Amino acid sequence: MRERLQRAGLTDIVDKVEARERLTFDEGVRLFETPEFIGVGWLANRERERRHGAKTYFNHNLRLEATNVCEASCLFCSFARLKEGMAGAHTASVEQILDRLRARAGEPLTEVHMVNGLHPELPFSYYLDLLRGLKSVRPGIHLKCFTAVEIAFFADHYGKTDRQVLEELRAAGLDSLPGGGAEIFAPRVRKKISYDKCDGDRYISVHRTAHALGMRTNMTMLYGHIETLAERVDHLLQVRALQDETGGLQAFIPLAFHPDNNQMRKLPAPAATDTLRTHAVARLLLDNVDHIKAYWISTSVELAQTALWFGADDLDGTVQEETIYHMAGSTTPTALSTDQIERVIRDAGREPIERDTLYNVVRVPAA
Ligand code: V47
Repeated sequence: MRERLQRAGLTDIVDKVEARERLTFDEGVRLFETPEFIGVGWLANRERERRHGAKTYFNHNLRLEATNVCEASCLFCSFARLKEGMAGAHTASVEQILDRLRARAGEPLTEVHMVNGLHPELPFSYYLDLLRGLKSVRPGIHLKCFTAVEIAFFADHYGKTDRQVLEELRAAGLDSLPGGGAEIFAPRVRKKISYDKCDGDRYISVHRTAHALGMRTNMTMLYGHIETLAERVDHLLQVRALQDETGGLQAFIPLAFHPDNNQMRKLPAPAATDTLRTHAVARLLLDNVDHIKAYWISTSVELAQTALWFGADDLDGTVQEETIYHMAGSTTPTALSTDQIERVIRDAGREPIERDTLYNVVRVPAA
């Protein structure tokens, strides 16, 4: 493999990875551009195995969405409805959401992952009641709720600072932030695909504030639409820079664009090789982020299995009630049981480890 990488002119990058030296912007672009796709995967896999061996993490989680009413108009979104009363718009009451968790009483869930639209009419108390209610139904559960975009919206909409919003939500039970809403930070792209929600700087600043308060967060990147490879690398390096500053990021999740039922439906979905390479380059550039997650809902189960040999060490979780990707054309199942995820990981030749949101080991399934 070294010879192939040498023939592709990548020896300097191989040497740097071996010496654990940080890769530059130009080297990131070269990793995306080189035809030596297998070599890039091999290099990322070595890095993945150096950090985690064959271990592959997953959690037992539940995805909840309380409302898809959203005043933002992201071109890639198939989930949101602009106003209450439009076809397909829905907003659950707090009790309806709590019932969805109560219905899982027998399941050893460790996390609720909730993301919502930017609803212009709900009071802030709705979100506080959701968090308090979820914690009262399942006191031990970890609440990974609201993207940085939602936090910025709450601050602007309810006349608070980002810090106040985070502190109030935290007092009501919020434990960490999911990584959604990052899309692509580069203003050229963001202005086109999600012009009316918070910009990349504010997204990063909300994460910085959350980290300062002692909360952990994840970050994502939506790839495979109108962004250039250089804009992907720029995005990754902004993630790396924040992590240098705070150390509060747990996982990075590349999210493959799904083109159905949205305003970008004329674009093709990214190729499987692009998905694998994007996970690989993320692993190699994000030398200070512990985990690269292949979100099986976004990649497909089969490609997520392959990504476990291209830099990824985490598959997210059981998920159970996903809508964002299924409304955008995902044909994966909407849920996997823990037994199924374990099987998916073992069939890929890796070793499943059930973790909680903070990567504490919950269970090492018997082989
Ligand atoms: O923010 C929306 C993306 C995200 C489409 O933090 C789309 O552990 C592709 O962030 N095609 C939500 N992507 C999902 C998310 C996530 C998922 C799993 C784990 C974690 C975590 C976070 O989904 C949105 C947006 O970037 N998205 N529409 C689409 N058509």
